[in-house]
Amino acid sequence: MADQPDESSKRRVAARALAFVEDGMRLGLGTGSTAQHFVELLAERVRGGLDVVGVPTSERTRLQAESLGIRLATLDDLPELDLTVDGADEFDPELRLIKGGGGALLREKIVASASARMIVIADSSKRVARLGGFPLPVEVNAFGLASTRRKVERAGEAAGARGSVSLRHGPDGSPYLTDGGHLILDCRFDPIPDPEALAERLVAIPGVVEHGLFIGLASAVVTDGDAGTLVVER
Ligand code: ABF
Repeated sequence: MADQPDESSKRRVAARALAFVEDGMRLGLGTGSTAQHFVELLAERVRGGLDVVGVPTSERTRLQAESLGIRLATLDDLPELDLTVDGADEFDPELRLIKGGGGALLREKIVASASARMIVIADSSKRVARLGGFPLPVEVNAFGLASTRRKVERAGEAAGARGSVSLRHGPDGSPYLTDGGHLILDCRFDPIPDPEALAERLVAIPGVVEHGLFIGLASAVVTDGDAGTLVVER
């Protein structure tokens, strides 16, 4: 993985993504530190008169956007969105993503899939040749955890991605709970030679709620390079 990014590169890519936002848009608002910059900058534009409505992808994004005065709605109010702007943990040359380091992958994927376009904001440290350097988050139901965990391990092996699977814990040492009340398994499948095959196997496991492979969802990635920010289209 490249050097750890500083906040200025995250801010730069977040600012560049604002160019995709038009007056009257219905927006999916992402989660994570880069998305946090985007929400802050979007709020400045809203104070300047931009008329948008946002659907947050996590409770923490909802609280942030609400506190900054961005008008919010739910997917029940707005089942179809124009644009989602969200972060990622990794993106590859085909704009396949690993997401979920922030624990919001289920709502992020639901919101992204309800959007006409998804713009990913990710500094250059997230750019990889092959996915898997970042542990793949898999959101699972607590019922039957040991059995589901074994099935997830076997799915990785069958898809040619061997590695350890661990239950995510919060800062207080208890199992991490997502906004949806589920658990997360972090899978060190490095590398992931065939993301599509792995995704297919994971969704077939009854105890798996969702996984952090986002395939065919990102329309473009705004990242940064030596010459400043750049937009990588699919
Ligand atoms: C969220 O943003 C998560 O899916 C992903 O893990 C995270 C990346 O966070 P950051 O921008 O803080 O690196 O979408």
